[in-house]
Amino acid sequence: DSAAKRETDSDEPDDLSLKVKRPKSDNENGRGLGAKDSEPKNILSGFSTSKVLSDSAREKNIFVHGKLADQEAVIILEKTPIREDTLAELLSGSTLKLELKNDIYSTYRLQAPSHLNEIKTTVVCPATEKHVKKYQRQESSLVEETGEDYQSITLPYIQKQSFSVQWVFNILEKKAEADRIVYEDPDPKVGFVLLPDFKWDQKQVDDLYLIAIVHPREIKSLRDLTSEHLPLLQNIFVKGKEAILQRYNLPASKLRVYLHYQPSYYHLHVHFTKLGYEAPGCGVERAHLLADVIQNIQSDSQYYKTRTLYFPLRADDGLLSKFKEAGRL
Ligand code: GTA
Repeated sequence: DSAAKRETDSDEPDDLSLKVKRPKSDNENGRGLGAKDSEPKNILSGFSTSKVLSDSAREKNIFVHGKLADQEAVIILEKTPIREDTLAELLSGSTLKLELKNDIYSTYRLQAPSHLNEIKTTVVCPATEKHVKKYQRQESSLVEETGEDYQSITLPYIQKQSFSVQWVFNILEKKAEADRIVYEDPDPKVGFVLLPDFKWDQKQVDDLYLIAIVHPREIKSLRDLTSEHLPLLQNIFVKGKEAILQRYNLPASKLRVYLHYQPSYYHLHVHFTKLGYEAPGCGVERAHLLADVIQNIQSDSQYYKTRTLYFPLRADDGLLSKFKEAGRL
């Protein structure tokens, strides 16, 4: 059957709108849960919950803090979208329990076959306190950061306090996720790796989400970009869009291509999401369109070094405290 075929097809899919590649999860980073994560064992059976950090009935997800084999962990569970290509199987292969019937209206509980009822699960282990805070639901405040604020407040803070980018180096060095790479330009100055973001399960293009991670290692964020980086940015923009058109049959006009400021991980990367999909962090207070970034730098090489930039910070973010201490909030 076609669903089973897609599960076993590893390379070029026949239907580009429904590319499915089973992850081989060759996790060689030597941290966390070890190298055999793709084996069908339930590592989560030993998870003990300390706290639900946030949940959303609308987004159908839950973020939970707890312990996994004596290590701090965060797990994210998320119900996946219902796919058109498995709809016929879902309708014919399920059982239905009637809840109510009234005139022409009736509601049911449908029990789907287990392979059509999966929950996308993300595990962060060992998780730092910063991870726990990141996923905790809380109020945000908009911060106004001048170029000087960046130098005196933000830069010293991120040099000490930011998340490890080991996972990024693992990707660039092919130590992890090598089988997931969609496109690579290996040039050390203008090159990058394009691959699916781990928030995307690649089962449908509706919520397409890829990231382009640059090969140069010294660019932390938008703030570091000058005209020197235009060839890199233009290369990502042109080749990233081309690769997505080839692989997923999605034209540039259907893409939202942007950078986050502030990012969580200070190694320059660009987000490619499908227009119309409300990816977390795609709002105007955090996302900067790559097309705008390129134009702004073309008109002023120092644009992102000197402009005041605005971004939201969570209530218990250490950087917010630094802005308060400096009397900037
Ligand atoms: N392929 O190992 C990885 C990996 N990691 C560790 C992060 N990313 C990875 N991709 C691969 N492999 O889009 C991705 C992230 C993110 C990008 C980094 O790299 O998914 P950023 O530096 O701008 O950081 O981008 P950002 O956007 O803050 O990070 P993130 O994790 O996306 O968090 C934003 C919000 O999204 C969270 O606060 C949370 O509300 C939500 N979110 C995060 N993860 C999930 C999830 N798994 N499911 C649902 N919602 C999530």
